[in-house]
This record gives sequence, structure tokens and C-alpha cells, in this order.
Amino acid sequence: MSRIYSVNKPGSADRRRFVPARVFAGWLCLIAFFAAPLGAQQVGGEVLSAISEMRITQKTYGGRSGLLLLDWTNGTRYTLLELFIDDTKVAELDGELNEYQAEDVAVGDHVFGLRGQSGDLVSELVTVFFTVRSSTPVSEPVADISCSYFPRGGGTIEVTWSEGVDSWASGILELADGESLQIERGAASIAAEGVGPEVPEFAVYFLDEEGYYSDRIVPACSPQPALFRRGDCNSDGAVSVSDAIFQLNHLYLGRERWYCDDACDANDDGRTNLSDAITIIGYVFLGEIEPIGMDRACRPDETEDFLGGICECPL
Ligand SMILES: [Ca+2]
Ligand SMILES: [Ca+2]
Repeated sequence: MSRIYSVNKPGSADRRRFVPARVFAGWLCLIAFFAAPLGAQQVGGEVLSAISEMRITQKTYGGRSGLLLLDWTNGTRYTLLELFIDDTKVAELDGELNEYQAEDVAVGDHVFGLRGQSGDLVSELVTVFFTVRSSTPVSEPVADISCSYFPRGGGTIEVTWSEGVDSWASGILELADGESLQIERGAASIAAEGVGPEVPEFAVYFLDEEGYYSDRIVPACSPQPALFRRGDCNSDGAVSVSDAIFQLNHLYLGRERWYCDDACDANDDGRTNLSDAITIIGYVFLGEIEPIGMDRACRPDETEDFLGGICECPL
């Protein structure tokens, strides 16, 4: 494990600042019992259990500093958390938080410390060493990265890549709306569904074992045409007489409407009407596939009249 994830255990030098607390351990325990009965506990001589699993990653880089992401697990319920950088308190955080973003931390080696408070009680200070860098060490995590956008699934982007020079342990695909998807170690692609009717803004980052992200990677995303089976008006994956019945039921009885207009435009004339149901019946009972090439294949619209709707090819 690298040094940045090392966490001070009870007995480290930082405990010296809490000697007065141990002197009055008796009455502090009494206060703890009455003041914070839901979470405070005496662990290893301290009144409040300390935070754990504190981790720091660097997301962006710059001349002075980039963006640092801190996360941790609270040892108990605190009223507030104190964040120290190099023995200077830089922030007081809500005691229920377990993550924080720090900026304007100078490039170089630092000690980040965090401790919880509940009333007059404090937990042990937990420290993590981290070197803020001016540029990423993960300069080439992947090669040949590319992206395709498909209309299916409410809009889907698929990003693929091949192995790069710098190793990485995980990654994220971040969408502009704040949602993000985790990229597993060793993956060669990631897909995000439900991104909308157009190519969304997004970025991909890769994270190494030491806590450093790559720079923001934004591959150009080429739109791919919607795929559908012409004649499969009810979108069940097959072309059958039920498609004609489904279409007629909507046209003349007002029943459920189809999702993909082009699938119901069986004769590919740019409209959905009775003639399409007749075309489907001709295909099913007479094997007529001309002039539309309705051959059950999953394919994009080959003429210039893509009508739209939610078009995809169910299995
Ligand atoms: Ca069908
Ligand atoms: Ca038609």
C-alpha cells in the first residue's frame, strides 16, 4: 500500500495533543454518556472513535494546485469535523459529512488531518500524507479512445479504448448532469444509457493506485443511426400478423400506439397508415418483401425519411 493511504494508529505522535483529555477521562466519559449517547464511545483511550479509511485523490492539476478529493468513514456521530493541513486548521465541516473537496493547496508534500467533535469531546486526529502534483503522472492511461452514440435505450454512449502506457486502477465517466459511472480495472469500454436524444457532454478520467487522476479525456462521439426491424410495429422482435393487427388497432380503435414510427412504416413511404398493415400482411402470408426489403434484419433506415420514435431491436 502506498504511503498516501497510511493512516496513523493510536499511539502516534498526534496523540500528544490529547493528553489533557485522558487526564479527565472519568468525567469526560460521564459527559459522553449524557451528551452523545447515540454515537460516542470510548475506544483505545480516546473518548470519540476516530475517522477511518481516509483517502485523498487529486482530480485536476495546475500551477498552484488542482482539485483534491477527500473521503473517509466517520467513527461515530460527530457534531462537526475539523480539517487540518500541515497542522493548520483549514475548515470546519458538518459532522455528518464523509467527503470534501479542497483547492488552492500548494504543490508539494502535505499532511492532511481530520478529527471529529461532539460537544466538548474530540476524536483522535487521523493524518494522511499526500503529495500535491503540478501535473498528472497518468498521462497516457489509454490509447485509441473513441465514442459512439446510439439512439437506443433513451440515448446510449459507448466509449472504447485500448491499453495505454500508464497503469490505472479504476476510472469514471462523468456526465454533465453530475451523474458518473465507475470504470472497473482492466475494462476496455463503458456504456452509459439514458443520456438523452443528443450526444451529451461528458468526460472520462482514469485513476492510478497512488490517488492521481489522469487529465480530463473527452473523445469525439460519432452519432450512429437508430436500428429497427421494418414491419415490427409492436416492437416484439419479430414481424408477424400481430404487427398488422397492432397497427390497425391503433389507427382505427385508438389503442396503444407504437414506439418506432419507422418500424410501422412497413412500405417505407414516410407515413404510417393502412397501406403499411397491408404490406405486413403481404409479407407474412405471401412472402412479399419488395419494394421495401422487409427482411427481418435489424438495420438503420436506408432512405431519407427517418420518422423517429424509440427505435431499437429487441432480442
Ligand atoms: Ca412484431
Ligand atoms: Ca408507410
